[in-house]
Amino acid sequence: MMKLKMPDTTNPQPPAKVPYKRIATEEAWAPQEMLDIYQKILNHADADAGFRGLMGFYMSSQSERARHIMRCLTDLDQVRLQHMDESGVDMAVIAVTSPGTQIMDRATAVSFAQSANDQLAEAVRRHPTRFAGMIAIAPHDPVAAAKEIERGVTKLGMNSIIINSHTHGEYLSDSKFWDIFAAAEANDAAIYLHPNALPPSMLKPFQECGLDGAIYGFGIETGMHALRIITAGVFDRFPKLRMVLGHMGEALPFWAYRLDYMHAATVKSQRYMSVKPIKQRPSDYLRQNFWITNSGVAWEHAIKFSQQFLGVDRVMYAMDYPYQYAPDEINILDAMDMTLADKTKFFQTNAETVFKLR
Ligand code: 1DF
Ligand code: MN
Repeated sequence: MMKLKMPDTTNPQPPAKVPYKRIATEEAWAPQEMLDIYQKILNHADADAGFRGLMGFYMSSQSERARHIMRCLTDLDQVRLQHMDESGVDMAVIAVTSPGTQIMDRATAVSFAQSANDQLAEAVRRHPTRFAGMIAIAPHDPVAAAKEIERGVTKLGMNSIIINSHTHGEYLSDSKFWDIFAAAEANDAAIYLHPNALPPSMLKPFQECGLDGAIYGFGIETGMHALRIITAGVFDRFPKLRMVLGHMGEALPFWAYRLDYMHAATVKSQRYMSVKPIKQRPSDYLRQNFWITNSGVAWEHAIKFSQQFLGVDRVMYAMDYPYQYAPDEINILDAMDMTLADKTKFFQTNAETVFKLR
């Protein structure tokens, strides 16, 4: 039997003309205002260690990668558009980069979220055919967050919400956050649950071997967050709530079989007070309430498996610019052995539907 191949990314070619639009859906942005707030946080010796390891690194390292990323992150005009042109990305769905508001204190987070949304909406007005935006919120103030979701949708024309996983170690499975879900559902705005740096309780065994970041830790923590939301019964309470996960659904499609078996067994044995019955299997919620993007994974086999599990309407393209600005990945994805109809869903129409881009 033939082994699955890893794609060759060492031979960059200009993007081909294709009969679909390429819409990248997990593209990061850092306003200077946010970097100034970050710097103040980092000036304190007791700043969160995961945050220091992540944004503290990018903001201070003289490495080529860090300097390139900082230059790209802060731009919403020429640099970004040039990179999009060079890589064949027609449109970018942009969100404040992780952790965004979620490393800030509550009051700073609330006011920064509003400012960020105004700035992003302005950039979308400058480049309406190239950019769309996600609404930033301060999860640590669920009432303010709900209001900002409504303002973002009705006043700023943005139809999705960025949440960078945990907020100071707290998870959205806690019902104190559920005003956010109610507002997202009422405004029909999808929540993109994106990774954050690992919280202190998880950091050590990952960081001491360099596995805390996008290589692995991000996916573990964000996948767990999504599972906490599912098993807490959020989708029984908010059945129309739509969520998006990056990085191939943080590997949850691959886990689905075991999740279903063990969740049912755990409920039945009453092993944990916290694990209560939910109406459906974990995999059912993954297929009904979640969409995923391939951010960071330009691998046909993983994409096809996810399409087979979730359906071709639920898997979308993302580049994860500028953290994985790898133009040749577009050529690899263009070349996937997939019908034009399914490839058009992957690159274009699923994103248009989920983020309401038309
Ligand atoms: C990294 C990756 C950083 C992703 C990110 O935000 C991020 C990284 C600070 O490589 O350090 O969003 N990512 O989504 O994979
Ligand atoms: Mn990302």
